[in-house]
Amino acid sequence: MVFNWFRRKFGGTGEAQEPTDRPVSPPSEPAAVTPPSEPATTPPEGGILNWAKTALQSIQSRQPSPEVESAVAPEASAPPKVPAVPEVTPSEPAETIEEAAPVTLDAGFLWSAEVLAAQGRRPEEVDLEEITWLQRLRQGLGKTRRGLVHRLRAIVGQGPLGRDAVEEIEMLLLQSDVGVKATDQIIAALQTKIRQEALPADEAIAYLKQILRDILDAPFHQGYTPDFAPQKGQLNIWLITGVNGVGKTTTIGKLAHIATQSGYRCLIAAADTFRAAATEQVKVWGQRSDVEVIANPGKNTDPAAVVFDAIGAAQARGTELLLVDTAGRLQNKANLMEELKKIRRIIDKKANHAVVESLLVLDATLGQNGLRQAQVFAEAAQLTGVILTKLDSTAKGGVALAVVQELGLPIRFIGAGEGIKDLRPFSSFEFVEALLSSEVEVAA
Ligand SMILES: Nc1nc2c(ncn2[C@@H]2O[C@H](COP(=O)(O)OP(=O)(O)O)[C@@H](O)[C@H]2O)c(=O)[nH]1
Ligand SMILES: [Mg+2]
Repeated sequence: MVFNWFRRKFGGTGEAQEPTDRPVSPPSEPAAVTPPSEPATTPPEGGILNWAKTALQSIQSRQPSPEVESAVAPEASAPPKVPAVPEVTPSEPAETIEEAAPVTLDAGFLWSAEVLAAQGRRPEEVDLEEITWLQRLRQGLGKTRRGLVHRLRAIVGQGPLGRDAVEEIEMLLLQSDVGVKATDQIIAALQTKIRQEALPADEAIAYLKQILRDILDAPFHQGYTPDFAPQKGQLNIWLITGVNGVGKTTTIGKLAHIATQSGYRCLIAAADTFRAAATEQVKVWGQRSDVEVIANPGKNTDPAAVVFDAIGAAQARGTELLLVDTAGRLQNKANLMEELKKIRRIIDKKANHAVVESLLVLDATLGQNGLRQAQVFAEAAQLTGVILTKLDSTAKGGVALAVVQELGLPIRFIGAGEGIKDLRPFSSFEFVEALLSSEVEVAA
């Protein structure tokens, strides 16, 4: 059984559910949307250690033994064999830790268990992929977290916030790329709370986490649905935009993988026709994720023509998710805007019943600079969401808050690595835990 990331439910009761039939684009009546329920914060009965042990046993019992695995699928453990294309082939093998190491009850596992248990999940239903991803996310945000948590604890632990303390927190947040607007909002909320009552450090951090989650979830009060998945049985078109090098093509490969694993019929349109290598690169990802790529081999092909062909192919095949790769030449802004608008017109004309999402890919390592670029796309591409990439590298995780605050768009996926499994749906709860939790304290 493969794990279905599109059916995974975050932050609520932990019940895996089918994606709802609600539209994924902002509906006209924002009031109809219910934000996700707040996760439970009480530790599971029997303590987190027992929860984690049960989860581990359950995962191990579901894992096929090595002999069976090699007998059934000899290629399962080997890295996918794809032609070498320098632009996409990272220097490290594009594999996640799960393939490399057997699963053990270590600090990372315990932390992941705690995060899953806090969302009301039962240990028997947890999948290894979830544990692996949470560990990766925690690792990716490790530097930012270590810079933040200790100092924050020291400051908020001193009781009511004085001017110096506020300035220090402000500094910490700005250094973590949270941005001025979101920082102001966080500081104001913290001050109000701490003025009312002197909070112990733990409670102050818990309150801070809540403030951050509220910022990240704010778009769900503006008409965006908390659940985000392609709708089954009909054509969904996801237009993937963003500046060159932010990770669009890589993200498309990872999304295609999630889609096929989750049982969707998927197709990719190679509409970055500007560079010859771009089509080759997207084809490599198509091979990795076992998804067909519609491309036009001619030189300087019109990207809108590729999209036109791809929609035709999608309609003929009953494709459910069409992922459109696009060019991102910001230096030629007018052309780029025209190109995106033309693609959009073709989609609206040829696939007017399709559910269209326009997702902006942002490189988290660019911090506030990435946000300025985003404005250009917001004008041309009718954006409905953001995908934040490269959270594993030098990125300061706080940029996620700035993105939501400045653009008013929900983050839909986050990328934390170059491997095919290093992109997952975004959960504000898990993100904030990865950003602000101290080392796991095991209460057995
Ligand atoms: N470390 C890291 N690198 C990434 C991530 N996503 C993409 N990349 C790398 O960023 C570079 C540019 O990616 P690409 O998909 O070609 O960007 P595009 O120009 O927007 O299509 C490639 O070397 C990718 O491997 C990520 O989440 N983490
Ligand atoms: Mg590309």
